[in-house]
Amino acid sequence: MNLEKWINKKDLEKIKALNNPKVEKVIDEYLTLCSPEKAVVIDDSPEDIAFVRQMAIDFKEEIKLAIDGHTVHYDGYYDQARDKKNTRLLVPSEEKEKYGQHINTIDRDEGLEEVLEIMDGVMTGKTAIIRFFSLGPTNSRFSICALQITDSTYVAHSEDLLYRQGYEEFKRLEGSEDFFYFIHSAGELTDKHVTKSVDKRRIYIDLIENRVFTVNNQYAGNSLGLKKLALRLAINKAIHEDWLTEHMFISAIWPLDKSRKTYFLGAYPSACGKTSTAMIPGNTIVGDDIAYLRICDEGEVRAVNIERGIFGIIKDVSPKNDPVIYNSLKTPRETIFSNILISEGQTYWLGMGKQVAIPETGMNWTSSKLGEWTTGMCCDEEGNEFKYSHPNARYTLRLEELENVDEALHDPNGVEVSGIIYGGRDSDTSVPVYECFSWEHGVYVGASIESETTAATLGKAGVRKHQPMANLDFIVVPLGEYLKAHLKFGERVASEKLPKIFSTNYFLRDEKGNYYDEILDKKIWLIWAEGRVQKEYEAIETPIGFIPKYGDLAKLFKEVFDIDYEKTRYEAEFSVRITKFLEKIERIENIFKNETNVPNLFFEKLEQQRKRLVEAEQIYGTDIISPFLFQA
Ligand code: SPV
Ligand code: MN
Repeated sequence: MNLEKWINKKDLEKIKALNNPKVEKVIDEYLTLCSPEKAVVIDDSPEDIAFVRQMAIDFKEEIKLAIDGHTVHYDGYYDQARDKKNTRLLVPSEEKEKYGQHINTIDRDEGLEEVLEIMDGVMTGKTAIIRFFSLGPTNSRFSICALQITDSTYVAHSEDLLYRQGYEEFKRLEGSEDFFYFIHSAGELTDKHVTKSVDKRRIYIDLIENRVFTVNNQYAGNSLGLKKLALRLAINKAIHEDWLTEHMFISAIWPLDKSRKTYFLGAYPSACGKTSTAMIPGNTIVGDDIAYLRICDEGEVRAVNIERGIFGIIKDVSPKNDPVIYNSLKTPRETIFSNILISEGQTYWLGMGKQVAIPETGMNWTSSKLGEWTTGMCCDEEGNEFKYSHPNARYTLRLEELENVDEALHDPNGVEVSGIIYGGRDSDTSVPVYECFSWEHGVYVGASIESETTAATLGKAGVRKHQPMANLDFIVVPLGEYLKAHLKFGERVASEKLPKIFSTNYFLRDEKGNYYDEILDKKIWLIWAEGRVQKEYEAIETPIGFIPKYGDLAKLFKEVFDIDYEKTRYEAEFSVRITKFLEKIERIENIFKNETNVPNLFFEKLEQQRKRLVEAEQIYGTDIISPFLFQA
């Protein structure tokens, strides 16, 4: 081992102090492969962390803005979202079949050879940054240690905002090999500091070694080891250890009188209102993206946020729609903006509200390729004028700094989960909110989430996609096994402690294509769900599940927004659309019947759902059944 070649004496001491042969081996192996000019080792000290922050500016991956602590980072023009095509699971060739149609795999030997070749010498002339993090609160049985090696100062800085420091956690490992590791390189950069060779972008996940290689990218969903790459490794680890890793927020919902709070998890595909649901004014937030769930001593479900920050979509964050985030984005604090418009140090994004005039020129997500942006600039691949800010532009900040952070953010025991919400993006089928009949029915409902595609992944927007548990992009075990794990998990929870499961849909539209809901109406659906958990509301039984009574919603709309929730709107929103639901069931059935080892119980739940719908149609003699009919 020859770590002195890259690492100075003081930093080398930091590695030695961990007393972990595998850590040393990994660092040696990948510095040798990637060949940086030097490497720095960052521990949990404020000086080291400040050093990374400064590096991001010195290396020009971030630029300072007018407000103190604010910086902007740009990802390359072709690197504005997760790259699904080039994100692959490395699988031994004999196992390929079992992964089904939804998991993007590559033969392990072939994939390793390819990615290691791309990474050979990829850090030449650069500085490698070695960092240690904890996925989850420190000193917690939930958490996993993670080692990151990257040549991107932006990646290292973002991870500092988003994850808990873990250098001391690595000491607590006492030499154990039980940690994840991530090797990242942004690859050669252009003079605008973005990745040059996007054609050689690869993100390869290796479950056998609990490691991920990611190269020639900067966008956080592709580059940050701890975000969606660790999510994949953790899904696999959890399934083998009988707990769950989910793409879920954790939020405490408070009723109007603030007499209590109830913790909910929520799974929503990208750009379906997940962060804004977690951020509803009046509630408090533990996390907005990824949760680890375990069954604890009293037979209850508890969850931790594996992150400590938010990498949120900035589009539509306005004083009206997202007041909490909007205010925090206008306040001096450490914040990284990405892929928005900058002019004279000020920040501009899509949907920030009418109170701001957008400048005619500036620097934005197209500038690394096309220079200064100006109004009317043409064109993207489809011939559309460039938007001044990318629809998937983001902000990165620490949760602790928000006024609505929940006090349990860092609790090593997590929070007790009483409700789980599954949300999709569906313009014509489901109602705004309903409660499932049981945990098993909830697993069926979660597995049937569908969403129209959005700008958060590369490719065409607006196509309806199946998104089981909003987790499909990250599931690295066969889908059947994943469902089985969910069902089994529910069986092990004490029956009186089983979380109630809800479905939400904020995107239902009328015949003219207008949304029924205002953006903040979700607050009402959530308060209702919280009330159901606390046995406050009666509900109406329908073939799809329990829906709210008109009177309860009308009262809530009045109290919260001082508006009259019309009976006609309730009827339009909460009618059960039989044919639409039956069509959806068929789509879901077709998907799962082509997967291996899907539990029978799942198909039973699907069949029961179909039967209830068909029977209701016969009873009521209509295809669209008004909620008032069920009530009668
Ligand atoms: C998501 O798309 O689900 C995100 C952002 O949370 S990303 O980092 O791209 O995954
Ligand atoms: Mn996410």
